[in-house]
Amino acid sequence: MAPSLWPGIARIPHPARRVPLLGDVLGVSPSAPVQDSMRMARELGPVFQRKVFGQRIVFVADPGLVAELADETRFVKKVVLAVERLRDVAGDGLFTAHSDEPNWRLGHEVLAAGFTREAMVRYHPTMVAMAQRLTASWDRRAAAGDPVDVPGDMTKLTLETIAHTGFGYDFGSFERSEPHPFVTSMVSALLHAQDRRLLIPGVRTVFARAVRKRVTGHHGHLRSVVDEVVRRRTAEGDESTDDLLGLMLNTGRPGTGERLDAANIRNQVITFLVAGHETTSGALSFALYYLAKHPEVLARARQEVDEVWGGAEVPGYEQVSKLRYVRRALDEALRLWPTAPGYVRAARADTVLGGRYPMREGAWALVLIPALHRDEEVWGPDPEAFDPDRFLPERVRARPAHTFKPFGTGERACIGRQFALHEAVLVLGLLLRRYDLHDHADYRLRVTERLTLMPEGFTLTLTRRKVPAPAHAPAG
Ligand code: MNH
Repeated sequence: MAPSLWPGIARIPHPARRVPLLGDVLGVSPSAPVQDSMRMARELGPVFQRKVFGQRIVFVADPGLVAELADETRFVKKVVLAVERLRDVAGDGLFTAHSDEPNWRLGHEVLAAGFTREAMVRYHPTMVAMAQRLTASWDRRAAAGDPVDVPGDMTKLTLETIAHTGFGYDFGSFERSEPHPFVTSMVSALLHAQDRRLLIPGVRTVFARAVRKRVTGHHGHLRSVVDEVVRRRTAEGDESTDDLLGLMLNTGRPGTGERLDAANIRNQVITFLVAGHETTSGALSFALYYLAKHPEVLARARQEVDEVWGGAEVPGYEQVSKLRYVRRALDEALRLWPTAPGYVRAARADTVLGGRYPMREGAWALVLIPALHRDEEVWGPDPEAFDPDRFLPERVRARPAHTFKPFGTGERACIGRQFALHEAVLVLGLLLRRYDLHDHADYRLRVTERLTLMPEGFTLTLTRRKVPAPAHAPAG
């Protein structure tokens, strides 16, 4: 960003060793930009700047400033950095659309019907069915005494869930020993978008061209999967409107009927297949990590599941919403490792952030969510401690607004929030009720970054638990 956009930028601290041309790159690891930035926030404070290959980025993790940045009259989401590079594959889909692009609001209004409470109630049986594919696969592992690959299997589960509920499509993930090629291509595309070497001025074009050639294949594969998903549906002459694809193909903007065009529908399908599973998979994996490491939390969560679900073979929609403690454990995992770790806010007009930092129209800052979530004024002296009771209703009410932001902010906040929370709480409930989790490898948390955060190499062994007897014997 041009320094003139932040007239007072010289007053914002930056890492001590700054290299001419390249910037603040000493001692940092190119594959872990978020964890590097978290470390810098600890050293430099909750407002700091990094200069990465000539590009200045202002990071904000101060709760007061984050609350200001949430003011929609002064600030707006800006598509820059990795999200901008994702436009190569997701174009004007909801996540990568510019805030002033007409297709953002059109897409948002057409797809909103896919995220109402009624829609979640409709998706619930499918979510249960996908979770049962997971437990069928984990039952076999448990019987054989084999470890399960937690992040790998959470990715299979969440991909099948969004594919089935949103698009009526089956990736066959649980029938495969390797991830579906869609996942491999998606991870390559995300890693590519995160690659900071693409920020080097001048090198940009030459280097980007060489790299782009490599990723073009992956982007092409993603698009071909999407075209197949749409082709299946249209070939069936299906007029339904009860999932995301049906809404996009067979409905328009409420009131005017304005339709999404074919290119935008393709972008939305890629967007939802990726955004709809990658972050939820990470959230489930981190939650299982903390549960496995905190037997007292796990015992409380499981007791709640047994009480609320009783002998029901599968839970109803409401029985998932009633798992308040499981939900608090999930929130606490998302506090420590918000799996979409940042969002960017730009000034709508010249302004002064926090009465201290002048910003010209268009100047932007990146909210570093994991650092915000560790602010000691808000979270107390031991922010690293895993404690679901931080999310007791009275403690949530006692905290200022905008201190817990795993789903972003404002109009451009996550449209899939309720979807993700329902799916994750349901799955955690089913797993806690069914298995004892064994941390057989004494796992040490390693967080891998591919725009999203994910625990790496996390395996568990399982034993089947005696589930409370059904209140009503299931028929057959
Ligand atoms: Mn989701 C936007 C986090 C699950 C679809 N999501 C965002 C943003 C965050 C986020 C943060 C805002 C990014 C920004 O301001 O640039 N999302 C999450 C997390 C989970 C998650 C932590 C799971 C946990 N997201 C989901 C699911 C879906 C989804 C599930 C779809 C079914 N998210 C989106 C879309 C957007 C988004 C689409 C873009 C919304 C918009 O800009 O209109």
